[in-house]
Amino acid sequence: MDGMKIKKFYGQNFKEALEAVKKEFGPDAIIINQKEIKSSLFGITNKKSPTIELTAAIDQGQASASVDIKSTNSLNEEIIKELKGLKEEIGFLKETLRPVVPSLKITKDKKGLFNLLLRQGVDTQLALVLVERCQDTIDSLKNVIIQDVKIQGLSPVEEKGMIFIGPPGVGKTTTLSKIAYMIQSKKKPVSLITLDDSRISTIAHFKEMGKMLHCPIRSVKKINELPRIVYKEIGKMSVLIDTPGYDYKAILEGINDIFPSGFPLKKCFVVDTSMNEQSAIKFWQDCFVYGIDSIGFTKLDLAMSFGNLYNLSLLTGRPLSFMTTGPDIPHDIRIPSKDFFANLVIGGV
Ligand SMILES: Nc1nc2c(ncn2[C@@H]2O[C@H](COP(=O)(O)OP(=O)(O)OP(=O)(O)O)[C@@H](O)[C@H]2O)c(=O)[nH]1
Ligand SMILES: [Mg+2]
Repeated sequence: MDGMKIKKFYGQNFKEALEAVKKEFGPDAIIINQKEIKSSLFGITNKKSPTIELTAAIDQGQASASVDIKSTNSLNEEIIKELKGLKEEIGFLKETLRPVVPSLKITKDKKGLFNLLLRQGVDTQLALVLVERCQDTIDSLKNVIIQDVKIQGLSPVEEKGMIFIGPPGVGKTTTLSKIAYMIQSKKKPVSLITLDDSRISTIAHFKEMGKMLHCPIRSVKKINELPRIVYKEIGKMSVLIDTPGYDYKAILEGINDIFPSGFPLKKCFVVDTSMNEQSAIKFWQDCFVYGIDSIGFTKLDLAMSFGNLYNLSLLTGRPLSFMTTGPDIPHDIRIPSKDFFANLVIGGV
């Protein structure tokens, strides 16, 4: 409301009364009257009772303006303080999330696909690249995964043979037996060799396999006996070689030494899908320098999610030979199609 506002102010002295005026009316107030109060209303002078009375006037527009500016200023300060706090908090959150969400550029529609990949255990960086390459549908994501997968199957094994390399207990011996059955079922002869000569259980298992498949079995004690046997049989039958898990590095090194012109069989790196991915990567780093041709995944039946199939396929860059889905010989093995593989990775099988 505009117009003049007039009010009386009191103080022990002039200064005090003037301060009261300024406090309420601001610096633009006009003093229109000044009066000294000699005694209190009842004739008793109290030290504390006011002795100066100022009558001040202010143009109300000005008064409210000054009050408003003041309150607006303090409101702005509050907001700025709040915004600064929020900015710091967002900065902190971004920093914290950077290893998990390295780029927050994913569109809203693709966030669902991105989160799905992370839930399946696909590596964050790989998941980001996948969602960047696909449209925002699950089918499109599947197609991009299909583009990346290389499936080799067992044709090179049928032709020549394979050596199974991998850490202890991943399923090398069991898988070799399943593959021996698969190849024999196509009426192609196999020959089984084990370099794991120290364990009676392995030797017994091989003897059993030899009886069932009517195929030659051998236990090779010294790795330098291998070339003679391999060159004798290769071309006539599929040579499958089992190795002990504890000595995989020494065996790979030995093979490179005794086959200087190149090992004629395929070297397959066997990974237990249910094992910790970091351990699998460590084993891979130990092995790949010696030359590995393909990768085989075991124990899919024990794994909770299959994002690591994608991670390891991409990391190793090697084609896939097989997947095993249980301990049962010979049934629990399959050569997946690209479509089956992609479905596994996105958790949709
Ligand atoms: N659930 C399940 N068990 C499996 C699978 N493959 C192998 N196994 C089991 O895993 C255990 C180890 O298998 P092996 O074939 O002896 O493993 P390995 O790699 O030869 O082991 P080492 O010779 O000791 O290095 C056995 O109990 C197998 O029955 C699979 O696909 N699923
Ligand atoms: Mg074994």
